[in-house]
Amino acid sequence: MSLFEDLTVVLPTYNEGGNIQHMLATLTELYPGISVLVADDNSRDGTQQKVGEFSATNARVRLLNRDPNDRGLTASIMEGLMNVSTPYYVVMDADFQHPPEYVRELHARLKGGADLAVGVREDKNSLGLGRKLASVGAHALAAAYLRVMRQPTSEDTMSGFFGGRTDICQRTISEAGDRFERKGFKVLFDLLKYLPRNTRVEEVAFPFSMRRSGESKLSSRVILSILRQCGLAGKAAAVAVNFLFINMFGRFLSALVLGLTFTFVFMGTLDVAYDDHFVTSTVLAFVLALAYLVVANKFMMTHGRRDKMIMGMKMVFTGFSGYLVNFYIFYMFFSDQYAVQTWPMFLGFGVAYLWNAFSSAIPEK
Ligand SMILES: Nc1nc2c(ncn2[C@@H]2O[C@H](COP(=O)(O)OP(=O)(O)O)[C@@H](O)[C@H]2O)c(=O)[nH]1
Ligand SMILES: [Mg+2]
Repeated sequence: MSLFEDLTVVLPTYNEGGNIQHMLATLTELYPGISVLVADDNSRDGTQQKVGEFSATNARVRLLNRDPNDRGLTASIMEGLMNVSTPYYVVMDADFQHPPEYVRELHARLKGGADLAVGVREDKNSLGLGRKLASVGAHALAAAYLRVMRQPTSEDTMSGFFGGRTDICQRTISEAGDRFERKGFKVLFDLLKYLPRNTRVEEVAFPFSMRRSGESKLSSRVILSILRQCGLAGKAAAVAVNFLFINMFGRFLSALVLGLTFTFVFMGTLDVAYDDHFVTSTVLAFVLALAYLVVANKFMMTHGRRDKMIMGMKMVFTGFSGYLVNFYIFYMFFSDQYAVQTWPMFLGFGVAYLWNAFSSAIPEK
């Protein structure tokens, strides 16, 4: 019997045409007897054909053709895990961010008696600053949740590189799989939430490198799905984050309330004289200019950093000048006196502007 006949690697893929054959060749060369299950989400770049070519010559490599209506990283991995028929499994990315050489170590831990072996990312320098911060925050949240629930935990609850005993894992998915976040990205967190309390977890540190080919499919939106994984309070927080940071109307409303409150509180402390027309003009100008900003944020943003800066500058300019024009038109329409201190209002608008810029940090898709 070859050394790795008791192990299946589950590889979730979406458009990994540039990596998949190299990954399959590496795994089957390094680990004689190993089985590989590719859980592909109907990639459109020929990933499936490439797996097909490979499995034609190697019966231990199988492609799971997934239901196109059930897309999702977690859903794919769950389906992969339920199809494993060896005593042990390892889940890993197909883009070489999880070094194939470390499968050996995870496997050794499982043979040594661990129920779950988690690959802990040693340096996350290949993640951008935003992703790194999100990752630290998400892990802190998940670890706290697991501790409160007195569930097994890990140094890296957000890791996508882990292995385990198939029987325990399949039992957990059969019993609690309907409570997993199927469209989520962090299946390890879901597993930890529902694995038996006495699960023996071991950890293996590994260097987390750059993906070899293609692009990441994850964005800062992942924070939403992680929140949804954290019980009822987490689900409520996800609704709030979605409203304040993603929903256009929510962003508009929160910027409006913030900016107007700031303006009038500031005017109150300054004791400046203003009349009803001023109030009406200010509110109307805010509504119009902010609506413009929120819409501009959605449709004018492009992706490159340079482009973003230029677009940002255009938006500052057009946003502020739009506000100015609106304000004066409304004010002239309603009032015949000009001696107003407009700067609290400008600062107030600045606050709303900054909030709008900040709150659009999470992409809509
Ligand atoms: N089946 C499936 N695989 C996915 C999906 N999104 C990403 N993947 C795969 O999951 C692994 C990790 O995804 P990646 O985009 O590299 O995420 P990152 O490493 O966190 O930036 C890769 O092997 C992807 O091909 C998905 O929606 N469905
Ligand atoms: Mg990756």
